[in-house]
Amino acid sequence: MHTIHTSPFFHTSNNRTPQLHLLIMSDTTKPTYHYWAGVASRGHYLFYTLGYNGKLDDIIVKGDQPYPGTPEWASGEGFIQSKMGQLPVLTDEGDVSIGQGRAILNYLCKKFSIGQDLSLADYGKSEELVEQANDIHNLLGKAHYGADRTVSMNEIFASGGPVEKVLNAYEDHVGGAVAPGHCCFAAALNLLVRLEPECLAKNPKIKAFYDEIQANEGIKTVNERCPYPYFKRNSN
Ligand SMILES: N[C@@H](CCC(=O)N[C@@H](CS)C(=O)NCC(=O)O)C(=O)O
Repeated sequence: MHTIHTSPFFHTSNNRTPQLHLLIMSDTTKPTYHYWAGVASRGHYLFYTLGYNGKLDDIIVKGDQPYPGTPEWASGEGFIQSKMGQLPVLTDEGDVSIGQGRAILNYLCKKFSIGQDLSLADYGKSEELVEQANDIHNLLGKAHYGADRTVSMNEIFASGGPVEKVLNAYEDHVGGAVAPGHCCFAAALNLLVRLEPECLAKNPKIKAFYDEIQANEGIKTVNERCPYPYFKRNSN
């Protein structure tokens, strides 16, 4: 779709009839996020942050890349990869082409003015939550690719295990205004809940925080658009 922007500038040189200058801009000037569509995985942190802040449709998602492990992916042809041969990648006007999910999150938060007016203390809390979400992602990745996935997933969700440790550690630290870090942390919680639906039951404050985020319309849209869990609970 094209939007026609009229310029108030009329060209009058050489005594010619004034001409209305038209500048034609396209929706393709939106930033484009290159990542597999429909999968709740690394993109979830960005989507939760944009969704909660009503910016989900301010980017284009290009999600039809081949999957790693296929010859098409190995060829690297016909789609974009990061400098490290990975996804996600964000492309934007001005020759912007950046990899690293965290860099893309920061770039779009800056571009869309999300969380830019936080106090220094709240900024610190938000950053901590972003990193904690990343640690949860790495924990899930390690268990997912463990020698016996069922065993390693059982271990992380076990009583006294690493998931319980994180939830207990943050039980008193998810309050206040919802900053980008809160959105990323809620996205990580969503990945946990998809694997173990009752995993928040012993942490009432985190559960209440999670439910509040889930009630947001933008977050509901993200979940609808990403129905497939990347991480699996069992080996088969
Ligand atoms: N540090 C990078 C890691 C990106 C990453 O691991 N991407 C995975 C998919 S989630 C990938 O492209 N895997 C395919 C490959 O490495 O060949 C980030 O945070 O964006």
